[in-house]
Amino acid sequence: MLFTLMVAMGLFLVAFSHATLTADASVDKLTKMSQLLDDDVVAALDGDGDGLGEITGIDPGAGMMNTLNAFIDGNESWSAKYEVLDSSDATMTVALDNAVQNNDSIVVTLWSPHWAFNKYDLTYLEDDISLYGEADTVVTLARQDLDTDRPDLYDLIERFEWEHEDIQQVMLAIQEGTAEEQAAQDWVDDNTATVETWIGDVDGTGSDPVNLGYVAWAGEIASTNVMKLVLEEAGYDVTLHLVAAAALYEGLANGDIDFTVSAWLPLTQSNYWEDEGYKDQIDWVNVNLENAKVGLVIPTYMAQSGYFEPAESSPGFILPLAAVGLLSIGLIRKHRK
Ligand code: PBE
Repeated sequence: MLFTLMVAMGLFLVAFSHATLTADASVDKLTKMSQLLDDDVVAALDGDGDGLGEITGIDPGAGMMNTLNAFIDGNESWSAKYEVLDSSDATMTVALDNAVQNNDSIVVTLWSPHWAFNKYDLTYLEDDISLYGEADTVVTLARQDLDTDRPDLYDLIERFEWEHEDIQQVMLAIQEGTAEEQAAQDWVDDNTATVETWIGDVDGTGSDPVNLGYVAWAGEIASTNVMKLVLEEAGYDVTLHLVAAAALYEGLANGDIDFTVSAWLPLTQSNYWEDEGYKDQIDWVNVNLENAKVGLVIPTYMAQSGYFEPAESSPGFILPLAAVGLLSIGLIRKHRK
């Protein structure tokens, strides 16, 4: 009798602990980066069925991609569970849009300012793995010697700085279908006083064309188109150079590009600035936007409690429970006799 009772208790404990462990293995609310390692989260993010979860990235030259790839390659626990997909700002946002339409799971590399935060309900995963760190700034960089051989131009670009709501207005208009140049023109028309303070008494009429470099990220398209119009208003001819990030730094270093308003420093593009040594070959002009941020971002519905259900309870959990049930019934009957 006592023996049967002990066996029953033992089985019950096995079943109970198994059930508890199974439930604990799943994330209740996905809020921080470290939780991406949970197996249920990995499975939900494994769109191509190869056993690895996917993080939808952008162009491989972006600083934030460099940081993410280095982190995953350098951490076996992550490389065993995740792959980073290369794409572009434009392609990543199409993937994000598709996921949101279908309530699907997705993790993207995203940053602020970006129009996607106005269009979708999105959440930054808390950076509890020290992936990206603190807020960054957007910086104007020039080729060395621009300050001495084109001082007027240099003075003008050194005065350029604006706020999130400014860049956001231009970005959103472009995203909603306004042509890039028109969206920039509308902002310039709405902000003539600001533009005048940047231009001052600079007159570039008749001087050499200005080579302005940028990368095809939404905010950089917006800021560069505004800068182009401002320079034209000051009398300059402007040639835009749409290039990959690596070519932007190289062009500034070798003088093919006069300046850019598209650098994210000191953090995001430290792979170029510090690691590749461009800080010794390029002139840091001015911070043109404060409080820029990069991160891993999910649609907010993925952060709701219970979004990640544990995999269906295994038979290993049902069987002991059934055994306990049967035994208990047996015990009760025996007792009553
Ligand atoms: N970004 C957008 C860039 C800078 C601007 C954050 C994707 C990057 O280098 O990561």
